[in-house]
Amino acid sequence: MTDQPAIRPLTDAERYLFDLQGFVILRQVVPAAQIAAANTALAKIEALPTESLPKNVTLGAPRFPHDQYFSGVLDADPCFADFIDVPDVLAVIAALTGGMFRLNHAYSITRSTTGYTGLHMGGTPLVHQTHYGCVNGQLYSPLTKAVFPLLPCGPEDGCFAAIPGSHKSNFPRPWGNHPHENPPLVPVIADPGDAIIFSEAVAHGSMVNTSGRLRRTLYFCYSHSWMADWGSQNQRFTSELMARLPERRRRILALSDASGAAPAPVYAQGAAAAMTAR
Ligand SMILES: O=C(O)CCC(=O)C(=O)O
Repeated sequence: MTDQPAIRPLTDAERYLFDLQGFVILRQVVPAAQIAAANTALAKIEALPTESLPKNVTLGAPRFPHDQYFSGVLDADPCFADFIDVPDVLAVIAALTGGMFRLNHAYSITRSTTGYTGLHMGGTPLVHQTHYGCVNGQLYSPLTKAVFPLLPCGPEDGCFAAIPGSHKSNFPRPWGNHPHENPPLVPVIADPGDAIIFSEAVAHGSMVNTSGRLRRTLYFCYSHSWMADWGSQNQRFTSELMARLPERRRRILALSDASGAAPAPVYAQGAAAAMTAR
């Protein structure tokens, strides 16, 4: 893929922290103008009645005034496409997949008052699509999310939260799914412009919003390039969306087996280059 921009290798600190915790925070990797555009676009969608949502935008969960989950945000406004290929985010994703990744789906959550995301996932029981591993210093996470906070968000605002290290846990989590029931849960505090990259294998959810302040967050989920929507929503990138994206972004969304071809690295560098040089 010679026309793709260069992608940097992981730093030692990123590798160490991702392996140790199951997540890493990349500081200030998204420009302020991109964050502002996303806030404006989402505020417009949040104000629409459900029947007037943009074409192909669907509800990922029942909708309440204080809790709105929009799937298919890439179809909602062109500004969201700038989150597809944030270079520092792709550097981590490429290292976790041998370069053979795709954007699997993208969504947003806007929440206030008592909202929270219940805890889910963890190293055990095994979920085949998301199992985390590390072999001879090479990380492996076939399903990895980038969380982009669009507004300042602390623990009392219900920020993203995870149990560090639980992506490697050999035992099921012995507590319920409410954040308050899980003593080792930690808030993962990030600002607009930052990206939290986490393995879907880590036990994660959010803190409880007790401040009543608005929390607005984007989620871009990357998988192996041959994995169709892994979730229950059967999401597909629409042909309209694909048609308006430049080739370099279309390639990141493409399902690699659609043409019957063997998967190839999206970014042929580092671990990916080594894997294909046979
Ligand atoms: O940020 C949150 O509220 C948690 C989101 C989450 O659990 C997920 O996207 O899988």
